[in-house]
Amino acid sequence: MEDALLGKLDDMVREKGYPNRSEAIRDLVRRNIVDDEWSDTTGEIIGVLVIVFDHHRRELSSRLLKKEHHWEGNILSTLHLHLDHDNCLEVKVIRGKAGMVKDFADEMISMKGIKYGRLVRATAGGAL
Ligand code: NI
Repeated sequence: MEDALLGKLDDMVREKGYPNRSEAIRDLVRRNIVDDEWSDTTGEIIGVLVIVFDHHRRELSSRLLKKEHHWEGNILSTLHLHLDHDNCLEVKVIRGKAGMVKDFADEMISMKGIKYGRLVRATAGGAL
């Protein structure tokens, strides 16, 4: 692990009060596994996808749009904020089969030029 990342891990250990790095890493791994497991559930879910990107990045905006138009799930709503001269924040509320929503979010988040991306699952009972 590079020094910068290790430094951030140590900050996290301190701030959240973990007894040591191992416990923090265990927690992160567990959380990641839970994040992946929900995509196996059948039935429809609502997802909230947050992405931050530089709209100057060549053709990124149109690549994002194209992907949205071709997706078979439902994009219920999109909120677009121009954060500053370069950066845009988008929040998309999407509905579809759990696996589809996860795949769509993964494809959006992994696009070149996306600076930050996160998918949150929402149910009537709150976030899963
Ligand atoms: Ni914008």
